Amino acid sequence: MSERILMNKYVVYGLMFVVLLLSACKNKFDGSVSTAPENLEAKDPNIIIFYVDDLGYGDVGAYGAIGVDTPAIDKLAALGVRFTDAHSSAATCTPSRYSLLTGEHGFRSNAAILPGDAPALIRPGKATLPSMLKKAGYATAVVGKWHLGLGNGDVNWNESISPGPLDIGFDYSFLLPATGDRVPTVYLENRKVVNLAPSDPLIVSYKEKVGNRPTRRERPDLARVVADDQHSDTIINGVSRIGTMAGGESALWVDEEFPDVFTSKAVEFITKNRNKPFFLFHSYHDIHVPRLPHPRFIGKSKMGPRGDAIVQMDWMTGQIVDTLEKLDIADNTIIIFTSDNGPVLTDGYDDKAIEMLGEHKPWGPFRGGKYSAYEAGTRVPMIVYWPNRVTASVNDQLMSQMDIYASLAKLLNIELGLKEALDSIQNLDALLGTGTSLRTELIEESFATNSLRVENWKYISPVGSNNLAGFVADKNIDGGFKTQPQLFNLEHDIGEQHNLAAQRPELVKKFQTRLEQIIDSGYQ
Ligand code: NG6
Ligand code: CA
Repeated sequence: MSERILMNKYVVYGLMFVVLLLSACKNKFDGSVSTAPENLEAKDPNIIIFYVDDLGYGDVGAYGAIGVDTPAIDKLAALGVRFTDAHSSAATCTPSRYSLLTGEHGFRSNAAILPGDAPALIRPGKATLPSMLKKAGYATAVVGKWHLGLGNGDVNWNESISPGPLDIGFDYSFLLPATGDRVPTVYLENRKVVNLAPSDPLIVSYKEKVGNRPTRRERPDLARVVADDQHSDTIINGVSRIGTMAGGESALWVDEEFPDVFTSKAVEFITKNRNKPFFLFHSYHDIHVPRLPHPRFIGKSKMGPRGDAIVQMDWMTGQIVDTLEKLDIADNTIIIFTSDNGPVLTDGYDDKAIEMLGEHKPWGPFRGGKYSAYEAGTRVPMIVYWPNRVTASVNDQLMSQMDIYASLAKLLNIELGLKEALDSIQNLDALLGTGTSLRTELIEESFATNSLRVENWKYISPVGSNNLAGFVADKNIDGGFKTQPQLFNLEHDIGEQHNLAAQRPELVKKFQTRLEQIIDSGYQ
């Protein structure tokens, strides 16, 4: 009898323990302060951002791709929240990346496409997404494309390079320093160029030719991809680049090895940190130019190198998800999959992307593309996948990549500083697909102007000169840079074909004023 009482007592204690544990987890997810003892807390979720380069709204299966299969990404979309009105902050790379990492519009720091030897744009001391997460106990890493500048200008690539990612919140970095089409064509691990021999120093110049390596201008016969004049400087791995480069022979990357090199670095970081919360910014080179997929992916789409690069990128995504599953940490990992700007077909090299496009629509139903002020410039795929936490859904609400910062802060119960992530709106419920989006307006930055979305209205601010049409790489794409204001109602005109500016001058005035207000003082 007394034994039964004792057993019952233990059952009751056991139940109390479970209840306590559950309430600790619930408090954590509610974002409210947990009063449970430390050891009863669930581990904070890992966070992975897959940031694809130049992937258009319509470029993956879940968003209507025709010429290419993307099973790994489609799985995330089928089980996660798939956004249909999510935006990068800009229609080009550097400002979008700046915004993702700082929660601030690129124009606040004059962010523009950077040359390969540009100084670090995000300066030490600036609050960033990785620095916020690091303070919260996360291990943080960036693997892949950087394109946010390094050092203080006039970088000596043969020495320890700083400032860089390690000075703004990342514990580990393994980088393609700028873009695949820009020198230097070497990897940078933390502060050092990988495999550099001191006897063969690396020199980079964007002003004059350095070294003896031929340029495509001098020896077109040595280049295996046809390039425009801008991309006809030093030939490396048979491909001419922007900028010239001498030395560093033992450190040169082989473009075709990117998927394996970057995947192995990402897997290594995840495996090493599987018992801690970690943040991985997995920033892909694909599907930016030059598109040189590994031979095993060649011919795997119907669209030539551009489609094959999408297949390769899908494979990379699947490798990481498989790793999480093998390590049994997938359920406690939030994955955000998205792109830095809209699609482009010909961006300096001729790899038959136009000729082999078929019925595939990289832009989805939208007008424009990379660089452009029309929707396809910034409206990109965005998927949030978190097994057991996020319910599969399609979400048509307005969402910005800038909002990831404040939303994750809310999830982790971190209070942001007064000026931290100025343009980031706490939008956690919408991000997880459980509530109404608090983002009702958004500036879309393009190459030559700014646009303002206010719910379904889209206003494009006029540009000063008529000569800007050529600033969109694809000849068939209209950048939308007009000397007259443009106003569209996306509810009835998703393709931005009917300019209502003349009919609704009061709205034009109101939106132009609001645009200037946000630029001056943020979304308040
Ligand atoms: C442009 C390049 C383009 C691409 C882009 C950066 C020319 C004419 N065009 O200046 O090829 O490299 O910069 O792309 O040089 S992004 O996705 O990183 O913004
Ligand atoms: Ca890009």
